[in-house]
Amino acid sequence: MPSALITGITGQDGLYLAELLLAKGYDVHGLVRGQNNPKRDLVTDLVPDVQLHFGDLTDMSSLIRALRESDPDEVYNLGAVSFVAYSWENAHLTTDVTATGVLNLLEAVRLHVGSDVDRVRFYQASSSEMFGKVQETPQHEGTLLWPRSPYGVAKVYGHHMTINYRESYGMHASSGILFNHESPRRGPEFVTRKISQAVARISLGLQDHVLLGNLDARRDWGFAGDYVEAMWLMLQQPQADDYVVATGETHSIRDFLDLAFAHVGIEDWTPLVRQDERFMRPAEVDVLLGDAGKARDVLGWKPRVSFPELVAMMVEADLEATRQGW
Ligand code: NAP
Ligand code: G4F
Repeated sequence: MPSALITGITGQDGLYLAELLLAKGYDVHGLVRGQNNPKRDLVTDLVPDVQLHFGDLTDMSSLIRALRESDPDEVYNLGAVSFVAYSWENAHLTTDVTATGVLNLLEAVRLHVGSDVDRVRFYQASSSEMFGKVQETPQHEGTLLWPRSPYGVAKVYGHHMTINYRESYGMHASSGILFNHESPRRGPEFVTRKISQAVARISLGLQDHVLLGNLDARRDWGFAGDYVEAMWLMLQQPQADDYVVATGETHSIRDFLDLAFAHVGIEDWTPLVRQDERFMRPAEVDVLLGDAGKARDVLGWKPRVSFPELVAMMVEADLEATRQGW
């Protein structure tokens, strides 16, 4: 039975990846931080077969211990301070977790495998946020990186450190440059889920408006359940490599609002959305659009869920959750 260790198991992608690997017959282990992490219960409810280990990306000895306890064939590093807006307020913490944390885990894996470098395959969760002030469109694996946030800078560090461990030690270390991916499990701090929750509450008469920031930013949004398959496929290749994972479509926040409100029968949302300076960023990533041609050609990967289907899925899930009082 193959085995895998997932950091960031309590997050959106960690949960989908755990479900995918369990369905494939893996022995799945997850790293959970904190002495009483409230999201631990979410993992034990949704994926009870996952074995949990205490650990933190900033604490290398905890990573070494988790590797010893789980002895995985595959390590997926999904743990991060992942909210871009928060990264300006907490730049050092973001660097410790999202940048140095990658080095800690790579180094822990290197120590764990010793001279048997083929023993563990490694996946790093890189991000389209690394393209930042984009230097070409669409963005592909060779596009110059120009990060625009402490989070983006931290991800560039983790990305290059992953490549460096592959080139220096021959580790099977791959990096997935994933564009934004969403789902009903998306954290409520991110714009898509903030909108789907607000639309559900407004349509049920529980809220009268929503405060947002820049409505003109554009993102290449896909479904998280599709994207975790690409992660797994990367680690099944004979050679480690880097891959962009994206839909090849870009939409604005306004487009998301149009579809989300239309789903509950509201055509004109302008009176229900207010712009608030507090949600504007010191530096914005204006437009992201990915070219996932390499992932399609080499991995045979393509997205299954369309943008309208994704919006409908998220609003429906929040309508149900709001009605049930979850
Ligand atoms: P998420 O829902 O925010 O999950 C982040 C995970 O990181 C959580 O499980 C969190 O644990 C964990 N974490 C935070 N600090 C940690 C620490 N010090 N040590 C260990 N774990 C820690 O993020 P996601 O959307 O699933 O994304 C997964 C990964 O992909 C992240 O690295 C993210 O940066 C990257 N990524 C995401 C997207 C996207 O659109 N979703 C796109 C590109 C790349 P707690 O629950 O304890 O906080
Ligand atoms: O949903 P967001 O917070 O996601 P963002 O910044 O694109 O980052 C996400 O995707 C990255 C991949 O490119 C990941 F690496 C990262 O971990 C994370 O998952 O913001 C999307 C856009 C931004 O342009 C933001 O300015 O929405 C705009 N926006 C407008 N109003 C807002 C809001 N974003 C948030 N979170 N909240 C608002 O009220």
